[in-house]
Amino acid sequence: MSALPPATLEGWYALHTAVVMDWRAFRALDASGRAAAVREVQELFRTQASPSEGGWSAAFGVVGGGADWLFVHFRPTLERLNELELRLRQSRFGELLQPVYEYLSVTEAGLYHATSEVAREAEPGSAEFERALAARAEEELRTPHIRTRLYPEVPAEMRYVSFYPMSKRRAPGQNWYALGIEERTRLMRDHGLTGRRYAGRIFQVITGSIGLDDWEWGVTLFARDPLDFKRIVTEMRYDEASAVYGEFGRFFTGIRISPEDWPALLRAEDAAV
Ligand code: 76R
Repeated sequence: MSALPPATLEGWYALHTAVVMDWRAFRALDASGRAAAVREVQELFRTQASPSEGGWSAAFGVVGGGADWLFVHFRPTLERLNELELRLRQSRFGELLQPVYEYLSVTEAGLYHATSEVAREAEPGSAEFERALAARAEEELRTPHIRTRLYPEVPAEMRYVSFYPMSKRRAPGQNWYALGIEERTRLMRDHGLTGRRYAGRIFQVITGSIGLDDWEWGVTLFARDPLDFKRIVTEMRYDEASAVYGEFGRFFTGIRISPEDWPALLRAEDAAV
């Protein structure tokens, strides 16, 4: 019998796009062309910071990482994400950009604890199990803790971002997906305990991407001190869930860009609006 997956709750879809800028093409524009490009990017991130349909968009300057900017978008549907993606690409500013890394995922809360508990009371797969688990998921959905995970709002003073995709290993003797639900629940509880020691310093957004993109999760961390990224990721490497089962993709580290920062970043003060 296959191992029992944890029930999950999903919220906003997420698109992370790291891009490089064609600086030569930007500099080749005349002053009014540069002004128009700057105005467009400012306007886009100003209006999309909290769109009426829900979600948000933010831009970050990437330090190293082979990219200039990282755009992070959360939206209630794939359609809205896609519209936004196209709008950005079709803008004058977007014409100067080349994606180097894109990642599609959806905010996710894995209900390990609830799934384990329900599995102790009812046979997994039975109607009773499904009913009890759906009821627990309903309850969880109403808690502020889970709502924050599904509809994350980043504390304004956390200006730094760290984004990377990761997966859980499937190797002989090290297969996360073959572990029993009780064991995975224990490992995730330990993981959560480490995480909670960073409460107020790190804000994590976990997005699930199984079936959507190359890795299994996107990890987006926000902090007021970039060294807290190094501290938490180091500490977690020693937690069994990461030490034995974690596999990591490319890391991007960035600094939040406010709409009014663009002219100075682009050295286009003459284009300021
Ligand atoms: O208590 C809870 O409800 C949340 C417990 C919790 C879960 C289920 C939690 C807490 N995380 C969960 C899921 Mn997390 N997290 C990471 C990384 O670099 C590494 O080694 C791992 C990258 C960090 C830094 C981090 C931080 N977490 C997940 C998942 C999904 C796995 C699955 O479902 O199998 C991944 C991939 C993942 C990875 N985690 C926390 C944190 C922090 C700071 C917390 C505590 C914050 C909080 O309580 O909300």
